[in-house]
Amino acid sequence: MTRCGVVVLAGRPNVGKSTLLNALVGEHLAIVSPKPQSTRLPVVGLLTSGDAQFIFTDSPGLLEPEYQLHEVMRAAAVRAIDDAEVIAYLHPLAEFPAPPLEQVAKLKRPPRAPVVTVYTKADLAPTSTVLHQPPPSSTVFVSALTGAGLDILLETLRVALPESPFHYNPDELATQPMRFFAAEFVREAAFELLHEELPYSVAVEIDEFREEQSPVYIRAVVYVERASQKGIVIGEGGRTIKALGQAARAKIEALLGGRVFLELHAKVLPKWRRQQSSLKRLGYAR
Ligand SMILES: Nc1nc2c(ncn2[C@@H]2O[C@H](COP(=O)(O)OP(=O)(O)O)[C@@H](O)[C@H]2O)c(=O)[nH]1
Ligand SMILES: [Mg+2]
Repeated sequence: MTRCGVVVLAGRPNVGKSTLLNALVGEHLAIVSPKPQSTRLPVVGLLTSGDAQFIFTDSPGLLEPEYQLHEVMRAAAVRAIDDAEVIAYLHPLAEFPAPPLEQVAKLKRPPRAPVVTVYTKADLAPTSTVLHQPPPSSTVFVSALTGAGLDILLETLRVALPESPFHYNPDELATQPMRFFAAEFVREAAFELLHEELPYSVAVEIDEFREEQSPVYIRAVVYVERASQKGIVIGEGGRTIKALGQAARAKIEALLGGRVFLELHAKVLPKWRRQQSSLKRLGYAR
């Protein structure tokens, strides 16, 4: 009998959830940034290996909500934990030991699904952090950067998966449409190229996506919250928005495996992070 199920990658912001998803799937699907709270929506990555199919779900970091966007991000993370067959609870090894997941996620009762505690960024932890006694069977140490521990992690998760037929074709890596990834990669470029708090004010909407032509034509709107931010995103003589477009295009082309023409426009959507109607329109809220 095969095994198949949803494995949620959960934990505080910046613990390495998105990086681990990409390392496990072997494809850059989820955006990664040294800045916390870059993931706003769950990203799904598939891995089929032998008799097991893992449906990995990267989730937004479990944080203290400061405004409406944070509240919908937190709700999405808690929902992903509720819906999972297995919970991979990530915490940096350098900050051993991990507080209980119930506390971090503020769950009212212990989660239904089995929890595997995954200590991340093992390459950064001083060797003295390594435990003096063998860890419990549901604890794994990994480094997404070096790949250390990933095989043990997969084996630990595999035995926790329910017996089930595969939900997806074994060749598939993703379940979300290409236009979702296109918008995410523009956001990832914004996290790389824009300074300080500005990336947090950026949202991206795909206006047009013509996949049947070559190069694939994509037109996207880069929303910010204020006119002054729009000026910064465009930059002198359009320099910044051009650089954003180039960086995002390279990421989209890598996933799509073909050429892309990407057109970006900057627009102001006042205080979108604090407005339910804007959050809905941007796909962040239900
Ligand atoms: N050295 C090291 N850095 C890592 C590792 N995993 C993630 N990072 C870095 O930690 C930061 C946050 O990673 P990210 O995956 O975006 O965290 P998330 O917020 O939990 O999704 C990024 O700068 C990553 O490059 C790792 O295994 N080793
Ligand atoms: Mg992330």
